[in-house]
Amino acid sequence: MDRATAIWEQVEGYIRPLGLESYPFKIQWYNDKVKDPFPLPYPGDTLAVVILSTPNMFEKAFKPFVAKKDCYVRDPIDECLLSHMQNIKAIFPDEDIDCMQDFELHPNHRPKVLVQTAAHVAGAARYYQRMDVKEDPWGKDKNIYGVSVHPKYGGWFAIRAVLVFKNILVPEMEYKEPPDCVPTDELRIDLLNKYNFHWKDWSFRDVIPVEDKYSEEQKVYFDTPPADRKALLGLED
Ligand code: GSH
Repeated sequence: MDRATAIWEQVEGYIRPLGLESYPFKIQWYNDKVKDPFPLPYPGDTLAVVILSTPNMFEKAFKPFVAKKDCYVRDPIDECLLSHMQNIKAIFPDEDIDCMQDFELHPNHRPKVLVQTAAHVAGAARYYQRMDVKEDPWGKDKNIYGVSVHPKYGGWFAIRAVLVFKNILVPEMEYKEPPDCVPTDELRIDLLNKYNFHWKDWSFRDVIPVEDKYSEEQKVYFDTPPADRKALLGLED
């Protein structure tokens, strides 16, 4: 087994029981898709891994993380994911690993990594954008955001981080297209309309049949503004 596969299997071994998934990709595939200034400053053959959370993350990783805290933390979801990314780094003491989480910004407020593109080129979840629709029904002044769809979980997942293994080169890695689970113009327009204009009703997440989705408890949690979530977690200030 090559080093990259061995690394990925170790990452998977750690994160799967936590309701997380990982998918490897080559930096070049990402850099070919993003415009300036988003390309990442690593050689094209460098190994990167994108980390997703599935509906199980809430029970398997988040609740145990909160249970260990005795007081409220400001960003419990982000900190839970950060602590697991740190644990992954600790599995590989000899590797030089950069971690970028979904919410991390440069000082000029630009995101460090476009996680939807990363998940797309890793074959994890297809990123549907306006340009994927042939008969565009929206006016040219309208801004339409793209959205990722996971083949098993539809929109019931989130993209949490990208890890870059700076000393691992994977020239032989083969590109795998993400599954095209929303294949027609009609379905894509429906998806983008739901995501852009009705995102609060969760309906964009159900545009394809899914294996699992967020529990009612998890929906209530994410529906509650972060400042009011403390009460749901039963934690003191
Ligand atoms: N920063 C806060 C925390 O760390 O607790 C809020 C985190 C948060 O609510 N993130 C959203 C999320 O995870 C935005 S990515 N939503 C799940 C989803 O949209 O599937």
